[in-house]
Amino acid sequence: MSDKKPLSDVERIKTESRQLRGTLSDSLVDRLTGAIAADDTQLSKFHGIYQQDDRDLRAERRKQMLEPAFSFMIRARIPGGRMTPDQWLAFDAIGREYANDSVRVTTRQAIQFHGVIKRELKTTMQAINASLLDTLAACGDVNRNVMAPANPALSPVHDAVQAAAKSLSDHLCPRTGAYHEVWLDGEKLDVGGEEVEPIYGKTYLPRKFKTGFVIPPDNDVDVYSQDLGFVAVVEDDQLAGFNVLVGGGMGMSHGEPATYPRLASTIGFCKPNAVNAVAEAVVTTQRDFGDRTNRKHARLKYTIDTHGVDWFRDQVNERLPTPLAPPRDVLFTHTGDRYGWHQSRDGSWNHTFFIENGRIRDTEDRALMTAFRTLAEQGIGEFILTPNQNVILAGLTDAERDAADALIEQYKLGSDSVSALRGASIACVGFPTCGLAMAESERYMPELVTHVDALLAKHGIADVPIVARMTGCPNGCARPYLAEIGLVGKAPGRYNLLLGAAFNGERMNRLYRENIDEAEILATLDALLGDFARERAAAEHFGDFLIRTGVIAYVGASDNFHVAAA
Ligand code: SRM
Ligand code: SF4
Repeated sequence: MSDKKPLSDVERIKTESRQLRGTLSDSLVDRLTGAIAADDTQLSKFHGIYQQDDRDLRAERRKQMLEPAFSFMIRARIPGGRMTPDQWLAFDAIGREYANDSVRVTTRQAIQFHGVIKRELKTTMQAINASLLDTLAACGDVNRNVMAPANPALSPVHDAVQAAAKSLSDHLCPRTGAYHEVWLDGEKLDVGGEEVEPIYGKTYLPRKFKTGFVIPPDNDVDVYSQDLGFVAVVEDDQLAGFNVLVGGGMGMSHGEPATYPRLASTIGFCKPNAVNAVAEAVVTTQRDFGDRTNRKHARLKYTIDTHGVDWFRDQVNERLPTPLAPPRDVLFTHTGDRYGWHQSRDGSWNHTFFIENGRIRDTEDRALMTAFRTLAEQGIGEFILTPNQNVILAGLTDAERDAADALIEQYKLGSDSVSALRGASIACVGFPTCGLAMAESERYMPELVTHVDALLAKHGIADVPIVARMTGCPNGCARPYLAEIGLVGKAPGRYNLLLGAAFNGERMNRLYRENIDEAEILATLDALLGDFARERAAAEHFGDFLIRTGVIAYVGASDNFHVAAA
């Protein structure tokens, strides 16, 4: 008997899928259910689509012997988060017509639609395609949406880095014709095993793969959390090249110490024109050596920890015409967005809008979706989605700025009243759509921030920015392990509290209190924030203070993430 472990079932589904076709076309026309076939739920992810059901309605539907209230989440692929005003208008219309009257900016600079029902899936996909954006590879075991620095005001090399991100996104995009066939009524190819995926091969990657570009000193894309990171090195206002980082990742499971978040390791430096080749070398190494037997051990971070960073660098270098050079020194100062108006180096203006947890919809208090539609109708500038779930309107002339200002005033879009904590907080989607949520996240974080703001005011430190992030489960979609205050859902109303990450995204936090409710969270933070207010060194950040005073033991790389905090 062979002692070789069997491949995970998703490997079978990919192998049999005829390059991601599966039976998706049949599933879509099956009127007996609002769901798609089980195997197709895995394949649809590669097309940017997740089958979900409304978890608020689950128990009631079960009682009534009805199938769950199935609907679909669709995630677009928007490299660097850049959209034209016309694309914004198209997405706004899709959100109102086919989704749940909202659009959701994600932590990877994309947009998600929730609540699309099966019979409208194809029309929705066609509407997205008509906007000249698509959803191919927004999810699935492939390279996902490539992230790039959002704030155009800060660097002379912003456009060059955005261009590199777009080029890499195209380079790593699957070549299958399945997307056109299934969603766009494209010509059916005879794929009797003939269609070639030049980079991925027949079974794609062992697991999802994420790439981000960043320009120091801003670390807005949280480059240490990416499977593959490119850190721009700028010399004499020119892009000299990139430090190459590999093996970052946030996902873990409660109670399974073999799973852990990990910071990416720096393996070298490459010239700007080598980016696509380097990425291909990293991706194909992961394709060939990643663990295809256990999806909880399949991310690049585990491949690297299994074989070692030096081994991995050697593998990458063997696949390159020129090996990586030694990395250059870089310095990061923060991970957040800068709200309000800023002038770019070319003289144009950009405005960063605070969007609480990325959700754009009209409510009784605020017509946020209408406001952004009205801004887009001006046809000015471009929209940039940020990794902190916010939106920037960029590239405006002085006159356009005045026009935008009038709308900002009319719709109360300014962020003056947003507290320092709220402005530096993000939360994942969680309930009711996420099938993996254990606790509320997007729907609860605003309320918790209000309570923590009251504590900060009480201690006289309301203006000190603290990075706070919440997720409804340990998968880490809001990168909570890189937050100074991280809250990770355990059960309804209960969270793990993690503390001590760096303000600039270079050090993870660690578990401080497990499975606590709101009262315990606030009592714990009250005491620590009080100490911070009294004993803080000049300009010291909360995470650094907790490390300096020994409340949290220093966490370096992943190998000691699960070691007790203090
Ligand atoms: Fe995520 C799964 C939402 C960014 C790690 N993520 C999910 C799913 C699709 C749940 C599922 O598998 O059924 C969530 C859909 C919820 C919903 O109803 O919309 C979901 N992830 C999100 C988004 C929308 C969170 C947000 O509030 O913005 C983000 C979409 C980004 C995008 O546009 O592509 C999102 N997810 C992330 C990030 C952050 C990042 O990439 O910078 C992470 C941590 C980084 C990483 O990948 O290590 C992340 N998501 C996960 C994981 C854990 C992966 C792992 O290695 O263990 C899962 C679960 C899985 O893959 O099995 C997951
Ligand atoms: Fe869902 Fe968990 Fe991701 Fe939140 S962190 S969106 S609960 S998978």
